[in-house]
Amino acid sequence: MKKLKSGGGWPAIKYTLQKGREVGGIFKLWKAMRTKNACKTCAVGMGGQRGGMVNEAGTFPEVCKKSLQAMAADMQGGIAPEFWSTYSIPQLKKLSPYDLEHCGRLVQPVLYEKSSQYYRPIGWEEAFSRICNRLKEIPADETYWYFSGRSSNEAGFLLQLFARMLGTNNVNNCSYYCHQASGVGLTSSIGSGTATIVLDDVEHADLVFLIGGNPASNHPRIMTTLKNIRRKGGEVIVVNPVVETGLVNFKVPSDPISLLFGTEIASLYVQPHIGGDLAMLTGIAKRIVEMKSHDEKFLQESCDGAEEWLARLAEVTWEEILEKSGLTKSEIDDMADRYAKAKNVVFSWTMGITHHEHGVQNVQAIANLALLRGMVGRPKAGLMPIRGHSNVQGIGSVGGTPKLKDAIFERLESEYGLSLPTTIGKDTLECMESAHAGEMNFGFCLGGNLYGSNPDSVYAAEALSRSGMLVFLSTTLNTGHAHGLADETIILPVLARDEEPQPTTQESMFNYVRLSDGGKPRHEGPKSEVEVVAEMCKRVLAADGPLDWDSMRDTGRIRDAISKVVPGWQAIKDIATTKKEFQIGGRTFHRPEFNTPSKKAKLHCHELPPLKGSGDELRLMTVRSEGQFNTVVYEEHDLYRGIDRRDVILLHPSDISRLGLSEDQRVTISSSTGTLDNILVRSFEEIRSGNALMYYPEANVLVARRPDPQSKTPAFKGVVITIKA
Ligand SMILES: Nc1nc2c(c(=O)[nH]1)N[C@H]1C(S)=C(S)[C@@H](COP(=O)(O)OP(=O)(O)OC[C@H]3O[C@@H](n4cnc5c(=O)[nH]c(N)nc54)[C@H](O)[C@@H]3O)O[C@H]1N2
Ligand SMILES: Nc1nc2c(c(=O)[nH]1)N[C@H]1C(S)=C(S)[C@@H](COP(=O)(O)OP(=O)(O)OC[C@H]3O[C@@H](n4cnc5c(=O)[nH]c(N)nc54)[C@H](O)[C@@H]3O)O[C@H]1N2
Ligand SMILES: [Mo]
Repeated sequence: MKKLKSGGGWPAIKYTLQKGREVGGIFKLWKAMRTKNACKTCAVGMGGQRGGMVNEAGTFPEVCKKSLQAMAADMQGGIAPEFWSTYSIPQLKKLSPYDLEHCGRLVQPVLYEKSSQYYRPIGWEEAFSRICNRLKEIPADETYWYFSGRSSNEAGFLLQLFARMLGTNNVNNCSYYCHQASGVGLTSSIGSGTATIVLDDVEHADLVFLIGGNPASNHPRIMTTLKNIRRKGGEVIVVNPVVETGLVNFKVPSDPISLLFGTEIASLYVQPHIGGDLAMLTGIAKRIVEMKSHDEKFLQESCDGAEEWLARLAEVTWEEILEKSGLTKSEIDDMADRYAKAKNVVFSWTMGITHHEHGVQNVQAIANLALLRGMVGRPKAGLMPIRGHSNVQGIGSVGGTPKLKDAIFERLESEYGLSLPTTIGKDTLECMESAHAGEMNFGFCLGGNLYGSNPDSVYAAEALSRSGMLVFLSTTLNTGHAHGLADETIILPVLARDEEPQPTTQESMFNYVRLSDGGKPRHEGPKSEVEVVAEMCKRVLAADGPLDWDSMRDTGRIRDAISKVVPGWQAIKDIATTKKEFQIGGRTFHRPEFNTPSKKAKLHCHELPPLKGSGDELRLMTVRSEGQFNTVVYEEHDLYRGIDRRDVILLHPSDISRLGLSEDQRVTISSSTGTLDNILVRSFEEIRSGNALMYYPEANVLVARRPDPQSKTPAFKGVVITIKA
């Protein structure tokens, strides 16, 4: 497959037209994309009351392939009833993620029972009574509740409340496999777990660090901002073991000049080893202090722990930094020089930073580096984790986490007289481990693909299958509906957010709460997520309690509750009538006053972790291709990396010859966790030698369950492997 020289551009536009044809006309697709609903894919934040394809700076039209794919998927026809008696479970297991997604929309509840090889359609009444009877019979702590990040704040809030009123805190979300390290790391540094800035701040930065992310594929709308910064003479430093085509040059489709000629994105591109970022960040900080380019006054007045940290920087040797980062002294000096010269600096990062056993330390080190020059706590500069799912941040904000924020817990008790459990809730991986040990009797997934997103796929299937009953609220089929089925498994079809009968809300990565109007359902059969959860509340929880569950079918009543109990969310109360979208209070830091008890930021000291792998071992990253959205694969090829298939391992040519391999050879990949056979070797000059790339979710067979002790996130990017011919 020919490798492209830039990201975006005409292929993205051609794709738009093609998707339009698939759903019955470009006009139809355009109309669907323009409704006033929050975009369904990433968390950069698009749509809502400004209308589809408008970003938070008001730019239109911001088109991205993934949002078209997601929309086209929701516009598919319904799965016919005969489907379920035609395809047995073993046959469903053979279907690829692409095939499963393209089976169509789920339109009726289906049930799988262990004695059968098939799902069979059942009515909603039977589904509810099976689920609710089970919940009434079993101890609450034998249940677990997983939230993906596509659902609304209203559904998320109600479901976590339901689980807690049942008596468990086993409530968690896909963040534990995603940005949890950002939340934990940032909270430990500045007392708040999300971006410290708004989109307008980034637009005014003169230097952006882009660390461990591939936004050309995964957050295309951010590329418009990076283009703007470069055009104004600003700089973008990309840190990534892989030279990603779209981060070198990108053709922003909404900008005629960029579309024709392309825009250079990276002004400097450095390629550390996988896992080498902590050493690199420490090195840049050390160099800044050596050059006396740090902000002494800011460190003294606005930070705690400066002395210890500066002492630590003085003590760590250049030898250790260079060896563990894989970079040269001049590369680190170059980054430090550019950082020292810049006036307004934004640090952004994604999974290359969080998917490590030292993910939280990575995030703390980014915060340290920003604080070193006083780049947090003022406009035009700050910290910007680029979040994943379109509402993953909102799900966390409204309580989809094992531990409720103290304020939410207290207000739920005082406002509503509820008494909530105080047991320690399990995170995502802990729930899987309990299920594997046979300690779980019920698992509930509000969207997502818990099987597909898990490390150690073999173990994950075993764990899920030992869960007694599994319930999925889903829009389309995925691998998690075929693998790891429990003795009784029920799939409930739900409406997508632009089909909801009532308005819902979503939160973007810039802490902006957006209102989705909903719309006409495309199929008869699916219910809204809120309605499903409210029905469960009504059937299972006491009728004489302090909350009237029937009224909670009204998303307005749920927003009323959110406004009373979630800090910073008061303005959500009347959002459906005022249509006023809002910035959550207490999250954007334009002054150097932080959410910690001392109001100061905290600097953290770190030991540098050893570089993984030795001898013939390689470090493996498991990443997304351009043609997928998480576990959903839309296209088998990876456009920007020029790779035509997914059963491949990408290696630097020097590693191919060092290991005595050849291009297109079939090999076996092994890690301490598992083995994958029949993988094709592909030569990939763009990757730093000593490192390898494979596609997620297929490569999850190889990923260990050993998580970062602080964020509980597995090291999806730090897998040690060997390759056998
Ligand atoms: N098209 C599309 N968009 C998406 C998604 C999708 O699947 N498809 N998923 C959404 C979600 S939930 C998320 S979380 C985001 C994910 O967005 P990203 O984080 O951009 O996604 P990944 O493919 O996991 O890979 C990240 C990048 O990290 C680099 N990397 C790997 N290891 C390291 C390392 O040790 N250090 C550094 N510095 N870099 C490293 C890889 O080379 C790759 O370029 O995207 C969201 N948007
Ligand atoms: N090896 C490896 N593993 C990883 C990662 C990696 O980089 N490498 N990345 C991790 C990351 S960052 C994440 S976020 C997780 C992803 O984990 P998840 O969020 O669990 O997985 P998705 O694949 O995004 O879930 C897709 C499914 O969501 C359902 N869905 C879509 N829209 C809706 C909706 O509106 N409502 C409901 N109820 N359901 C809907 C559809 O049925 C679809 O099949 O995977 C993680 N796992
Ligand atoms: Mo994610």
